[in-house]
Amino acid sequence: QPLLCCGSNSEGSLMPRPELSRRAFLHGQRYASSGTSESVLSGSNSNYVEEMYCAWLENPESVHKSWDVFFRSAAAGQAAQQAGKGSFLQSHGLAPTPTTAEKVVEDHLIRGHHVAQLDPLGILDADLDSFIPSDLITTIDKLGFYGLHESDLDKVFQLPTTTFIGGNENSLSLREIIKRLEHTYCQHIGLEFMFINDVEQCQWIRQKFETPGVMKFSNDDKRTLLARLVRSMRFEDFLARKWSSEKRFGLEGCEVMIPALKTIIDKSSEMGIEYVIMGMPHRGRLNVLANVIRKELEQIFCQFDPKLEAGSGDVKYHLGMYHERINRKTNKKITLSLMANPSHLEAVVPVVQGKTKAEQFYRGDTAGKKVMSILLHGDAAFAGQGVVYETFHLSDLPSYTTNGTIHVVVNNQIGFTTDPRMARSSPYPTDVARVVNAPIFHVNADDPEAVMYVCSVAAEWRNTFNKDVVVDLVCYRRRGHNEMDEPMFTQPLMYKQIHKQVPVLKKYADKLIADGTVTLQEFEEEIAKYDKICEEAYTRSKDNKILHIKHWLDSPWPGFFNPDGEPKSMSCPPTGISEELLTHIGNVASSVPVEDFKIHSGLSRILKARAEMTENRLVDWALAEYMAFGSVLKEGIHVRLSGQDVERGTFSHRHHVLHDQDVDKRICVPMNHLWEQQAPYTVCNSSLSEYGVLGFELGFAMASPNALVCWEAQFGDFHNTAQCIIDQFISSGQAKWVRHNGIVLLLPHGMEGMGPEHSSARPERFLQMSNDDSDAYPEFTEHFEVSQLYDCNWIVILLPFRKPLIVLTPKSLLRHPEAKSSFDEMVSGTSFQRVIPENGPAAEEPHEVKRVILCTGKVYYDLVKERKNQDLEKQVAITRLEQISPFPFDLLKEELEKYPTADLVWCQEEHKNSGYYDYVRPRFRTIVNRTRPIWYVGREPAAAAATGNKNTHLVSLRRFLDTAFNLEAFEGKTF
Ligand SMILES: Cc1ncc(C[n+]2csc(CCOP(=O)(O)OP(=O)(O)O)c2C)c(N)n1
Ligand SMILES: *[C@@H]1O[C@H](CO)[C@@H](O)[C@H](O)[C@H]1NC(C)=O
Ligand SMILES: [Mg+2]
Repeated sequence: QPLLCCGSNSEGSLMPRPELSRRAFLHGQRYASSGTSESVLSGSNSNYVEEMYCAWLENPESVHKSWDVFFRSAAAGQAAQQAGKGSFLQSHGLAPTPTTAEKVVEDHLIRGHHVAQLDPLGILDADLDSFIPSDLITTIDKLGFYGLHESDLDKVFQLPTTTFIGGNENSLSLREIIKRLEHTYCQHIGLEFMFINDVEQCQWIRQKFETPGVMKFSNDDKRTLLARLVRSMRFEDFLARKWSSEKRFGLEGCEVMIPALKTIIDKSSEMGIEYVIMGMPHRGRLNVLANVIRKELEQIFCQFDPKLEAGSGDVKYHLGMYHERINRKTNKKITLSLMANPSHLEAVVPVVQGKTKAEQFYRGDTAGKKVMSILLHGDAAFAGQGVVYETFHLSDLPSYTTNGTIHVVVNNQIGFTTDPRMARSSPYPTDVARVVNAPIFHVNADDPEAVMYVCSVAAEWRNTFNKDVVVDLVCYRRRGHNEMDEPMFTQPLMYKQIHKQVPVLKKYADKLIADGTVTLQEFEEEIAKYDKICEEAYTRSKDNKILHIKHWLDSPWPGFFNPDGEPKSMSCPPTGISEELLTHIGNVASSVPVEDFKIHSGLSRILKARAEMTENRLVDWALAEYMAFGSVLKEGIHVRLSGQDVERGTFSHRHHVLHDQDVDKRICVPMNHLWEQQAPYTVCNSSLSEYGVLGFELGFAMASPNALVCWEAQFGDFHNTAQCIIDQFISSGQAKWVRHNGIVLLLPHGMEGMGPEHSSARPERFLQMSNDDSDAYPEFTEHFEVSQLYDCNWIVILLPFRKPLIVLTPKSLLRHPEAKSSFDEMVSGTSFQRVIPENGPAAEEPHEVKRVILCTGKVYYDLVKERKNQDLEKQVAITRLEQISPFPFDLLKEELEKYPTADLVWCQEEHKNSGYYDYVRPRFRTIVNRTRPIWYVGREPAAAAATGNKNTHLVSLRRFLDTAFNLEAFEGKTF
């Protein structure tokens, strides 16, 4: 029903302003607040709205559709505020009226950052848009837009209670209001936070920035800041002088990053943080090592010595570092760690988060008050790499949160040679952080005090709300991408400006000298002092004795290795456990250990089946996993299993978390009810990410050797979206960074006619990256099987060292009646069998055997069944490889020699160009010294990993089983 009497309010001329964009108009009309005390502000716009309203009342189709929708929803009593047309309605009694001052304030809050002077070069807009929002009164001439006149500037307005710009004042002149708002929101700091849904958090930020005088620095603070800038700048200068033709990815143009990080660390230490874990890319990394972590300079300088490269296997700006020291500002102990990282930008981001979570977990720091992470990003990589987004989505999940991370973006407005206008579609490089409601503080990196203030607020934010926050250092890159690169090829105008740019150190020193905070002499002494420190360290760096890779570890495992970094022993303790323990774990696995807990009837059946298996001393995969985890927990080793839907298990076989059917969120994890004294078991469904989550778990596994950290893929196929973590960290991490890691990858694998993407975990790719030599027959030493594991790059628990383990796990075998093991294979004295030899009739008369089929995994069950059908149990032996890499040369040699007259067949269900064939063939050939062929039986090569057609699947299975048992199949053929 109409709520407005048309025309009753229209004074002055009706001036529709079709030349205004709709957006501008809509903003404009929000100021039209006739009927309030500030009638001075009721300009022509409100008349225009009224006119629209009248027109709409007469004929809704005569106005633009958006107005139609708007008036209709307004008439229906909806909150008009959201529609952006609040004032008009408010003035007509539909919603509360914001005052003029409130409007002016609000528009600065929301859009002030668009006009803030963030770019030190003054050429690009940080948000890639030169548009100035029409409602921001940034210049006097904009006043007219609101129907205001210059004379109105001195009228005094009541301030809204939500703002802090008044200090102790309740009202200010419009001139002063605008001045203070511009000071807070439109100068060297651009604040983006009004998208945060929590009013308390928004008000907190407003108070930190709006309160008059908050940004005052003491002389001491200014001098510290200057000294830190001196170090940052002179460090780069020193490297440039000594190694003018070396790449170092210098920080020039963003020297302020060093004092920025130090401010964050000082402030966090003051608030109780004891351990800071950092991840960062190439830019300024050596400087961070030198001036933030405070790695001894000689250790850094000797990295430029070509002799060391061989030792570390990686370039100097990738190595990790760990350092305990006393924070000068707070006099408290602080540990700083910078994680080793590959070239792959942002790949280290989830790894840092995982390691941080683990350090918090093992310290019982459940609120993140002692351990925190700081992540540095380049502008191009932060916007472009999806793993950043994946990691943000872990930030608020209970088993993955680190209770807030401080992100610092070195936003030099370029990525290698690419202009940000071609490198991202979002206004800012930081927009990805908005998905988690993190406040984003953009700041002009040429204003060191503004940067320090922002960093200190960011640290307080993290401590107060335990949520992520982003500091965007808008800066420039003085040189090319690296020191050898010519930037003028591609960014001529930008670099013309950069060449004119006065370095921030000089600008800031001049300022402090001018205002008397320091003298020129003091400044020059500070420089001379640091240069001398560098020179002395340079001399010490020539001493070869300090060249040792053990100085470059990001998390030492104290007590785990000998002082020389080698494992304490090379033998492996037996892994069997007592019958009693097996039975106990089996019983807990088949029970609901809390009272009044109603589980699903289907689950009751599963638990009953487990009880029967335990009773019969025969366990399937799921129960065996239970026993493995349980027995490790008993020994005080934390077990963590993470991945998509791992709590129940993709194939509904695991059920480690029971859900009460009547009470929301009431759960029970029987694995945590095994013993009074046991290590905790963490099992957690992850977000739907592989790259982010696998990186996270890898980081978690870095914190302690005494943990079993497993990541399970939903199907093995999906691990390839995390390929970068596998290639760059898991496969090669130890070789590059002397970092052991015991992560376990569980990858469901098997050709079951489920289509190209639910079949293969691509074992061939893991095998191809395995570093054992196919052509060299190894020397069998004592503890051969353990030392072989030590020498290889991956394979686990209970070993005197740590290696990643890749396990291809079953799908249909989870329920295959034959795929069960007896307790006898797990009790005390037993251990893992790398090879399971033939042990049926064929083994009894080996000279009668015509063929040995070697295989691994699920195909075994197809082969055994077929052998029985064809009544070939005496003629054909079937031997299984349980460990494929490193290759069990010793056991297989025995097995092959046992059947000297048989032909040798490798059988796999995978296609010929996948699976294991290419890996095992040359190794078998090495065992038999190339005297016997190894025939292939399996599916032919294919581009897709598997077929989705059930019939095709079965036909090809039939075909290769026929070949496998056709004892004439290879007669007369050449190998
Ligand atoms: C995942 C990945 N892709 C490509 C590269 C090659 N690369 C190295 S540095 C760089 C530009 C990075 O730009 P930015 O993130 O803005 O950092 P800046 O060098 O400007 O500090 C690129 C594309 C890489 N290292 N990692
Ligand atoms: C830290 O994260 C945990 C896990 O989500 C949460 O329970 C806790 O409340 C958080 N602490 C703070 C102070 O936010
Ligand atoms: Mg950049």
